[in-house]
Amino acid sequence: MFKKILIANRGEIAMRVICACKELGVRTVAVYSEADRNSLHVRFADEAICIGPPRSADSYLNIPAVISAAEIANVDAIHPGYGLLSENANFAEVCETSHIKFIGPPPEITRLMGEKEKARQAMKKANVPILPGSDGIIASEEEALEWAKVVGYPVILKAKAGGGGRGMRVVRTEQELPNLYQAASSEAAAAFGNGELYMEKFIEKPRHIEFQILADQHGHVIHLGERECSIQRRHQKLLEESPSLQVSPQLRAEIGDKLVNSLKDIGYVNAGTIEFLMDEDGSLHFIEMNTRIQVEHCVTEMVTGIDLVKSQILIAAGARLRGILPAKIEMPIGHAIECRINAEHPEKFTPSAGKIKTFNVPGGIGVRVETAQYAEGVVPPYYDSMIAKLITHGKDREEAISRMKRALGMFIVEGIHTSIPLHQRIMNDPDFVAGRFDTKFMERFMASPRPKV
Ligand code: MV4
Repeated sequence: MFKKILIANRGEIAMRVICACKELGVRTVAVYSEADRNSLHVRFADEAICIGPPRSADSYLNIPAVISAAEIANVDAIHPGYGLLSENANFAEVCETSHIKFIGPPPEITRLMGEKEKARQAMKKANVPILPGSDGIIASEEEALEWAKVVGYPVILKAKAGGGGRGMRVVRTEQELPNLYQAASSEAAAAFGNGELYMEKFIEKPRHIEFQILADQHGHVIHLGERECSIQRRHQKLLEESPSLQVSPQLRAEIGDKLVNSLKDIGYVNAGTIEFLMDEDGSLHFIEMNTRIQVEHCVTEMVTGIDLVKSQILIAAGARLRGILPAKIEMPIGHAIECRINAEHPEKFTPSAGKIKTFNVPGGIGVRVETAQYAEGVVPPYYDSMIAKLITHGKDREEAISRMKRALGMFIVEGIHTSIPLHQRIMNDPDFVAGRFDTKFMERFMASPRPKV
């Protein structure tokens, strides 16, 4: 087992990893930027090393600085959290050559899944359902026109190196394809340094549903069911839940089994998330895989009772799944919802950095808060705006919602704007409460007149 782990991240996820390490009896090393000197992850780690100026590019993304800190502190392993260096295969490789265990999949797998079209073909080969689309990269406008005829309009062009919606274009007619092909390709080239595109059938109003998996280094893989992540705005998720109302036990078992087989095939290791779109008929289609722990992992933890971050560390240390997990995992146990509390204006979504004056965190039965913030704490303007996650668990969705409503009302943040009032409005929306939503929900919600809460 590791004696000491460096956490190459900040904010709530750095705190989350520190919690797991403390419970495992592993020493922790925080790294921090000059803007995070007074952060809680610095306070609660056993050691802390400043790695540079505030901007992420100069600190948290600076690979030589992170590796130097790891060598100075003499750690056995690095946990990258999410975002930042978590899906950077080069970083994982540098860790390996420095004889530091990277807590995540091997770099080849991260690289494979980063090439979206290769990931698509790998899933297809293992019988995971994928959307109709091109087999491989489309080399020209002419080829794109041919594929679109086969697939049938509307189609969507996506960047092989893509993510976050950049380099994507929806094409509805043959006439508009050439221009949109060029636009997607140049946007992808500018954003990712690679303009290569592939094509899929376009789903108009998809739900976004993802499956959690865990894989050990000995070829054992399990799935932990799904999360519903359709409530998002501009590719930023706002709230997530598990289970999804739309996924029957049969569908969960069918897709889960296929994923387990495909990830065995691929040789996947550690925690991973497989993203699907659900069409209007309720069928799931693979779109992407994320090779990291995700922000919304907590809702899966609540309904499975499994500590995913501890599992990640134990897997990286060589443990077998059957040695660290219960023999039979009952799933899902009740229902969990997570609201992302962002430092931003609840209607305009403009960032709201600054000093927090009051910070009252709710508690009580079925309530969990993940945060690195506190009263008198400062939200720096340099990073992601998420300052806390509020997770509630109940025997069913109704109880999870009523707990969320009461917990949101007891979460007091003064001095900056937060998304708390927005979440309160969503919890009272009849369509949300009835489970009638897809990825277009927030557009409709923000356009509709404000009901009095
Ligand atoms: C799609 C799609 C519809 N049809 N693919 C957006 C980001 C990237 N991860 C995948 N995305 C989409 N791919 C097909 N074939 C619609 C989206 C999409 C979306 C997906 C998940 C969650 C929110 C979204 C918002 C807009 C578009």
